[in-house]
Amino acid sequence: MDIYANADPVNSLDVRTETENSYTKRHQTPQHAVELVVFTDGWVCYQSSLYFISFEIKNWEESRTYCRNKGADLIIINNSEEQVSDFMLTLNYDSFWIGLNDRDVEDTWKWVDGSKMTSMFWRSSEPNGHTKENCALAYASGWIDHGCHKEFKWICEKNI
Ligand SMILES: [Ca+2]
Ligand SMILES: [Ca+2]
Repeated sequence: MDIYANADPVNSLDVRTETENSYTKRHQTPQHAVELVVFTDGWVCYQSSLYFISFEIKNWEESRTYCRNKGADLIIINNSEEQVSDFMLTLNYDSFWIGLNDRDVEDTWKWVDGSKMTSMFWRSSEPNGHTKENCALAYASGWIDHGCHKEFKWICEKNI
């Protein structure tokens, strides 16, 4: 299964090495070549984390439940992981729920591990939904706040 089947073929270089349960793929973003190890169960190894990029769509809470059932959680994009932006660039123009919300206190954005948001990749003029939009949706170009009940793809993250 090629989770990057929808990626621009011009930007996705050929499979480099293949093992029984994984293959390594290099993806050329505008800035860097990003190397990903893609496992046949859909998880992707990038630097020190494992990521799962869904094909299905679910609301924010159900997306989080899916990740937790896999021993993971929704992705946290913090300072030490700014490079995840490179990872995000490999996802082209799709959008994904991430583990960030302001459901408890409006405009106080917290990650699913309870930590406060320290680095921000909001798109210009976002967040703008006030109490109607309390969950963060990530595009490669930045985040927007959106209604938590809406259904989108999501990204799980598991530290290894
Ligand atoms: Ca809000
Ligand atoms: Ca918004």
